[in-house]
Amino acid sequence: MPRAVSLIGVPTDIGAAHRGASMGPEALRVAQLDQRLARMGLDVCDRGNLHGPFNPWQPPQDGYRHLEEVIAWNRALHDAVRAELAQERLPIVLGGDHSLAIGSISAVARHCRMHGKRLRVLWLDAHADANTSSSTPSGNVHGMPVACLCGTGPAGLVEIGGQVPAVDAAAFRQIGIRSVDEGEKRLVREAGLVIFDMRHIDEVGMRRTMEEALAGVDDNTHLHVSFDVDFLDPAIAPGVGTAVRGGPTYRESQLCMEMIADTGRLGSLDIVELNPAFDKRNQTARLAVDLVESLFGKSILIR
Ligand SMILES: [Mn+2]
Repeated sequence: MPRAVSLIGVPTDIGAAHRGASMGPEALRVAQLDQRLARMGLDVCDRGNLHGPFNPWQPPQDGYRHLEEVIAWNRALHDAVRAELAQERLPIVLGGDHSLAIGSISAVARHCRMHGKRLRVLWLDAHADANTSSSTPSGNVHGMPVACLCGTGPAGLVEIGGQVPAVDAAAFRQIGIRSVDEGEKRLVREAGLVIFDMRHIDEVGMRRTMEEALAGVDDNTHLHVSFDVDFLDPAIAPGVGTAVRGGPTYRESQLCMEMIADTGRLGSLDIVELNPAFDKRNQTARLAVDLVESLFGKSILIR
């Protein structure tokens, strides 16, 4: 696992249902993400923010809201993530809404192809984010990144990574899911996505869930974590635009992160959908930073 990490701020809510995720990067900086990681001995470089089009807040056209703007942001992010990976630095994307996973993960997948690495994507989220323009109730692209990465979506998004599909659906493990739209249920079944929903976590616990999600990870695996902050129960993480009750508790979330850290294979990270407009005194940003520390190996005792 690289000990050098780069923070990439992507201040946009271009694909979201509510305004405000554009303030996420600053909230994470205010919560001292960079200092906290540096204190753990990591070489941290904050690359500042990417730039892109403003959010025009228009209704959907042909099933998508703000498609051209979403493409512009994701192209910029793809190039930025690729550049960090090429320098053997671990990119941490400070979102921004979850549509940004298209640019981020397509760059990671391209890097893995070039270096013969096997990609595993851990998608921590309340939602499956696997809608298409025909199944989406809203046209918001933050509900579509998994479908786009698996090759279903507009050309301007599915082709960003230089290969279609950018990622084999079999690379995904979705964890914490508790809200799937009606048409989307059929899509995730057809795509063969492996989903550990909240019922699964209720029944077998977070420990066994993570053992299952991480099964098969080996020395040649690049682990990408796409951490949608709405994965967390809204009682502990109110600062999101699309909260769904019944998510993982504080301890379950910590265990999830710690078990990922134990693999030593973390290669890239998105932190998305943090929405300070819904937060209370930045508590959700501070919780996200606590969890990211665990993801990078902070533990209660020497293990
Ligand atoms: Mn999401």
